[in-house]
Amino acid sequence: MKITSAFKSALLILMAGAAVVVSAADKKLKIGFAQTGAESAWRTANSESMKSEAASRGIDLKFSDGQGKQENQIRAIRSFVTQHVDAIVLAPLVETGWDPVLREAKRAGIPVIITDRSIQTSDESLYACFIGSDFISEGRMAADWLAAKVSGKGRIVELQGTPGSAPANDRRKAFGEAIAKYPDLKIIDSQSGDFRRTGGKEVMEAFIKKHGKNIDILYAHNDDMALGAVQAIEEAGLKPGKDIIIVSIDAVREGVQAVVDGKINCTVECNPLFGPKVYDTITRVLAGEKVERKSFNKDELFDSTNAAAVIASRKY
Ligand code: GYE
Repeated sequence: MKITSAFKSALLILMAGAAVVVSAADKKLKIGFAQTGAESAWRTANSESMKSEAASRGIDLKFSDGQGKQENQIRAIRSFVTQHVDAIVLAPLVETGWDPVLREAKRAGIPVIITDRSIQTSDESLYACFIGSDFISEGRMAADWLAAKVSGKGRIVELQGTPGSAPANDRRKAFGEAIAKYPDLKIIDSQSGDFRRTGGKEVMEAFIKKHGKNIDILYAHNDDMALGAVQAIEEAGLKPGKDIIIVSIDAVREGVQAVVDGKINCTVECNPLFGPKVYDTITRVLAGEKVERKSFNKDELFDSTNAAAVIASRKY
């Protein structure tokens, strides 16, 4: 009799244990993603990669489009905390101002993965890790390519990305430092086009109005702005890629196509497809594994020598 009841309780304990294991495995991961907005083709590809990869892994992704406003992203993170998500992914619009909301996530025990753009923080423990591209290296690659192309000589106008964002800050700084070696290669004007095609077009129109034929080169922090500028240059009766040499960043399909067409001279790649890497990393973070603090995607460069060969296989 005694043995039977002991056996019964052991069986019950075993069954309860199995139920816990089954429900843990069955439980869908709930992840909140605070995206910057939808400013560019790069961004669209990035959102798509995060969404499609979540769908194929059965992850419940709460996607929030920040519409280019930091306060929207902060609100999204707060709502992810109230929804008790398992992890939060943040693509921060700008570099500063995240500490208070990240502290709220930390207090709730929810790990935050920073993707795409880096942040400045006084407390590195506020996020688990960073996954994105090396914008310093991209700016340097653009400058080195340009210096060789124009033999270290020319007047440059620069279209900057969103003010205060890591890619605008780093691409501007690295490019500026790299061309400083060439006394005859100078930036004569620089304005933000907010990473948007319309912004690139409007600012380029203003540059042409102001500087007339004194512009030899355009350096754009992304392809969307470069493509907007191409339109402005054509409307002014000039030939993009010939009258004005254009170097840009992202290598989205339309940007690489413009290189094939001779309208953009060079575009440095910035790969937006990091959905798989982000979810792999989150799984490891949640399992308590140690992950790389900062991990960078590898980027290439496309110009007239290789663009035609890759255009058909571009994934974004
Ligand atoms: O280059 C630009 C986008 O943060 C790397 O943001 C990203 C940049 C990208 O709008 O097109």
